[in-house]
Amino acid sequence: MKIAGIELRRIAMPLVAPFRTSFGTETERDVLLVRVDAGDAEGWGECVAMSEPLYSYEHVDGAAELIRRFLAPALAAAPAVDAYAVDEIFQPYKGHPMAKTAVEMAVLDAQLRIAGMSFGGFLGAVRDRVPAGVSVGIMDTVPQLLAAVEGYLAAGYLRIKLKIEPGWDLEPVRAVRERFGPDILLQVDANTAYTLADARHLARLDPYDLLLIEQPLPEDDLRGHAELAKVMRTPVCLDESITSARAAADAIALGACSVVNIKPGRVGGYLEARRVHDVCAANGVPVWCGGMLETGLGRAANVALAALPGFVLPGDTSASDRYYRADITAPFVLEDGHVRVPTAAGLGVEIDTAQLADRTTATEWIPFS
Ligand code: OSB
Ligand code: MG
Repeated sequence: MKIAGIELRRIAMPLVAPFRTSFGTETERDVLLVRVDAGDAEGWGECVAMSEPLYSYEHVDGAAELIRRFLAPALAAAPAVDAYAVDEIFQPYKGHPMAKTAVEMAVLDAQLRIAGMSFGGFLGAVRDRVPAGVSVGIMDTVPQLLAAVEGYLAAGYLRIKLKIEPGWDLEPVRAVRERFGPDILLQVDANTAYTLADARHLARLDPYDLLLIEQPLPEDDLRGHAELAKVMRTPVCLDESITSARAAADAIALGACSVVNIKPGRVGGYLEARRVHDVCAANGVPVWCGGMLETGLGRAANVALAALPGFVLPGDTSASDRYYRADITAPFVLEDGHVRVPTAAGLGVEIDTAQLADRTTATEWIPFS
């Protein structure tokens, strides 16, 4: 496939409600989109970096700069590319998995549209719909949290994930368990807010029968997670720490996790995400698909990935209206607590050009010759 150039497009997507985590509060998603022009087809990619480097070291301006200055010129110099070639071409540039993923995703979309194959078909999806969980932010009060969880359960979400931090952990978990009973699937996500010194405290979550605790300790503290896993009955799941298939293999070997959250943007692409899935499957480690408040574009790709056989837990693959009043694609909706895997070629979703134009704050065309 020969690429004529790529467009960087910045869009501003107001969230339906503020989303608070242990690292900050998001009210509007600042998204960098990548469009590759491959002549016979175009392809779209979504960069999941956030405006500030609070979840990981990447941020939107930095991702745009990396693409503009290094990734696009490297691609322009290649005679022909597909998604596999893209990964090889980007390999010498250290880090920046989210920037790389956005370009890889756009190239893969274009390539699959030309081939008439869906993302799910390409990745190895074995389901036509995937169970949807929902990630519930930190609230000011417990009654507010209970009202939010009640709404999501009424909508049909099959699993609730509570964001936690020191001072907002035992109490909200206890309240949600008491109010909604032992049968709801419940888990928590700390986004690195604790240290190993909190191990005894975190073990007090054990009586609440959580599916898992996600990333309690810092990204580089694999040994700490392994120690924590010895004193907690609740399974430890890693998000931030899993930066590649090799990192997943290491974490599993060290006993640092017994569940893995897979986010393509965090591991450098959909091809690497599939390798993480494969490594986990080979080790009998269940995985689920994380989310980064994606638009319909990133959501389409994530839902396809979540349809692979090792994704045995509901993901943060919520319906579009959990995030946005109006998305830039046709909305993903909940059917029986599930989200349908697109089957049309490429991402299998079309851009709503009027919505996209409305939300656009900047565009930049990078010609390849
Ligand atoms: O840690 O999983 C996370 C959102 C932004 C950054 C990090 C995380 C999240 C979420 C929301 O939990 C997942 C989603 O619904 O997209
Ligand atoms: Mg997380």
